Amino acid sequence: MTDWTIERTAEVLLQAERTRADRGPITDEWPGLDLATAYRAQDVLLERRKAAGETVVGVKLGLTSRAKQLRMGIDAPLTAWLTDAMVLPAGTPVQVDELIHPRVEPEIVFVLKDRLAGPGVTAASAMAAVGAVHGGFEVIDSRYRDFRFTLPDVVADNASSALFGIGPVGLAPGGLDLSLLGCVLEVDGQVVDTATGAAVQGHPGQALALAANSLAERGLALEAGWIVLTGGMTDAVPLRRGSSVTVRFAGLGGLTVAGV
Ligand code: OOG
Ligand code: MG
Repeated sequence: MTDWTIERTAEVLLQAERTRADRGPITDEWPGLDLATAYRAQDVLLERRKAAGETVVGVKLGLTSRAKQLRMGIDAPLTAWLTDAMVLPAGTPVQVDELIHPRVEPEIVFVLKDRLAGPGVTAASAMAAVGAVHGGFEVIDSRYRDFRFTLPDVVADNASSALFGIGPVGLAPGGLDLSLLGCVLEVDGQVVDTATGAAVQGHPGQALALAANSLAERGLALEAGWIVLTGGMTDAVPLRRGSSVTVRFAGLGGLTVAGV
């Protein structure tokens, strides 16, 4: 029997990612992995990435929409780290073989102009720190077989993060009604889902506030210049080789990611 520790959890998940080998939930083997411990494992995993030369570029929220919560069977949002190695430059295809089972989801993305530190951040005070709103997508790739996990499992796995793309159009939030900002998700040119920003905690600013307040519980803050993915607006769709996924946002343009 393995002696599970925070360090071992981070190491096992990093190895699963690097070898593209999915595995069962850690909590099947370590029922004692609670949420606070899982966030510590997530932070250790980040330290490993930094030691390998990656730098933090922001944070992501996950499970902020009902569509995502229903699909994953978890009704609580979470946060995780974004590094420069996860940035997918515009038009770059995804090598499906280099991932385990990639899925794509549309996300409203914020770029912060000011530092944002909780506790007590509201959607309004959070939005005051936003410099620009972009449309974007995330490519998620859980290290757990069949995306089967509990909340502590997925937190430890840096919320299934793999890659993300950000659209070229960045607008100041002032003139936008983000709860009504529409998004269309297409697979090979066929519309498969739609949503508005209200899918994300009623308003994506609410998700941003949630990130600031939950980071504050760990003594952390969102820094100026950081990118924040506010969470998948719809359920994610598989990214297959020879296929493409497009996300289109009202007033923010669209982006396509191809699987090769
Ligand atoms: C967990 C990651 C969730 C989102 O936007 O909701 C996430 C998963 O679905 O595997 O990134
Ligand atoms: Mg996501």
